[in-house]
Amino acid sequence: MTLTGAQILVEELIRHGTDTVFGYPGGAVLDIYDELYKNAKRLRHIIAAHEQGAAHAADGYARVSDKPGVVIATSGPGATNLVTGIANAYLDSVPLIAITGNVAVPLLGKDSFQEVDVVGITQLIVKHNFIVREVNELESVITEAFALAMSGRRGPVLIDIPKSVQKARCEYSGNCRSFYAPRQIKPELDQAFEAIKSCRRPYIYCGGGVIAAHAEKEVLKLSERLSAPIGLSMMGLTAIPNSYPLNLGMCGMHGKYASSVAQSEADLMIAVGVRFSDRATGNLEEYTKKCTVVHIDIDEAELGKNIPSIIEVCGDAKQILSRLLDELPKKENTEWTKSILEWKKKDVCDDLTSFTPGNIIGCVKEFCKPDTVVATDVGQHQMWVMQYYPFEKPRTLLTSGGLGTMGYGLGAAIGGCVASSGAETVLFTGDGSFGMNLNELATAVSQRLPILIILMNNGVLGMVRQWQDMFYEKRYSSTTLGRKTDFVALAKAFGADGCTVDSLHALRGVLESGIPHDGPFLVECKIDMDAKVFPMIPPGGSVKEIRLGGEDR
Ligand SMILES: Cc1ncc(C[n+]2csc(CCOP(=O)(O)OP(=O)(O)O)c2C)c(N)n1
Repeated sequence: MTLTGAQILVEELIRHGTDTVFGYPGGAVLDIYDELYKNAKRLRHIIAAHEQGAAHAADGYARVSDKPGVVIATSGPGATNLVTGIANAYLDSVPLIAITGNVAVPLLGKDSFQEVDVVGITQLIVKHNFIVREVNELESVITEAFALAMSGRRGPVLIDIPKSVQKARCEYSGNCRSFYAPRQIKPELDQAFEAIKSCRRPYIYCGGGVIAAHAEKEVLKLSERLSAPIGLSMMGLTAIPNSYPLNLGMCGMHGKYASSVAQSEADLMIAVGVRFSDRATGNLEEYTKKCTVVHIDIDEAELGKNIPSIIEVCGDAKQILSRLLDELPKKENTEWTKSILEWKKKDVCDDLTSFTPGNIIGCVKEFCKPDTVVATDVGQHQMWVMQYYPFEKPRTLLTSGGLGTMGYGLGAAIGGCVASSGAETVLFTGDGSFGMNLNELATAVSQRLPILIILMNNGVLGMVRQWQDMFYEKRYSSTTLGRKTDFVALAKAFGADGCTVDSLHALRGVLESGIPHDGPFLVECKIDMDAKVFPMIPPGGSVKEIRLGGEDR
């Protein structure tokens, strides 16, 4: 069967299980959009307000659905608008297929209208990228792209398709197979067994790699077998139910007290699918001073990269943990678990009545189901969600972990909402972050997505201000926004609805009356500009310097 490049693209996306794509049209993708129009019943296209929003939506869709997200943009500015979204997916190991149009092959490299070398620009933020110069390469390139995005450590892959290739015709097989064969790794486990058998204070540290590998149950079993507490990185936060007694929550700079203290007192850390970001480790020497580290990761390059891992185990986390579980005897560490439960008490908040960020999050949670998808932007509100939202199920948190992208949240919430078949979705955002990409309200309205937006409005760029407060002697350079934006009126202007609240009672009242099921609803919560995120371990510091707020400030 002979098809055009644009037709091949649509057929291949469907063949690889894609049901929804996010994007924005333009001259260099007109042929693709023409095919999307003809195939609207087979492949849903959601037009975003901006290509960055489309990329974040595809990212959010991927995190919830466990399938690659697909985003389409035109050449030039369309392609460059994708860059932040691609980098965001790269740092968080999210499978993303970014498709860009480009000028016709004879015009490439001539500074043609809306031409950029997007393959060059994205080189360092993708797992792989392709420019397709011959239409007969397209089918196999798309097949490889899907295989690459999902295999090993997941990530974004870009396919640049010049306009002439979209128009050209060739034979289409519809059954192309990937040549990509991930390297077979035989994990060495002997040393890990020995270390685990002889330890007395084990600590399991798990990250996003646990969720990608579907190894959540194995981590829980390992914890039960060893009586080992579990600390989580931000990307791993939903791997273990919050209600599990040995779940200590997030560790690191703004992690829970118990999680960071237990890590520092452990004699063995079993780290699974984590990359030891500086925000998680702080002072590297102090971090591993007392413990042996067994580092399990699918990406060989991560082993020994950030900390000199003592015992490196490369491979699939689920398989490795299953093998460990086959042989490890049950261990009781009564003294250790007793201390853990004592430390955990320090993380409990007594004041449950004031209009604080923690109580706002707790109140919203009362109206959410265990599988409600929660997205965040970046800043203090993000850290408060990590600390106070009791996640129970994997794939329910959409947050920008590695890149820390303000403006990620609304796009991601749109993608997450679509992936969960339009189920109610919550976005926690800050006034700075929301201001960056709030144009995506238009998308959420036109797609009738029930996204509850909790805007924590402190009138400042809170997280940066907190650093200025603590480390720059309160010189608040450019962090007091002084804007007069009426967020509720703005939501209404976009065709959504909203209201402002300044007490828990009022918030509860709004949530009880029910938010609309056919569109976004914004609740602006006016909070104190001096509210801080504690605990905090200062950058580059260790748990010895942990600040708990209140009188120790
Ligand atoms: C695109 C982008 N620009 C700048 C920053 C630096 N930054 C990190 S947090 C933050 C403040 C965020 O303010 P807001 O969204 O209002 O949230 P808050 O901290 O007040 O909760 C800034 C400016 C960033 N992370 N991303």
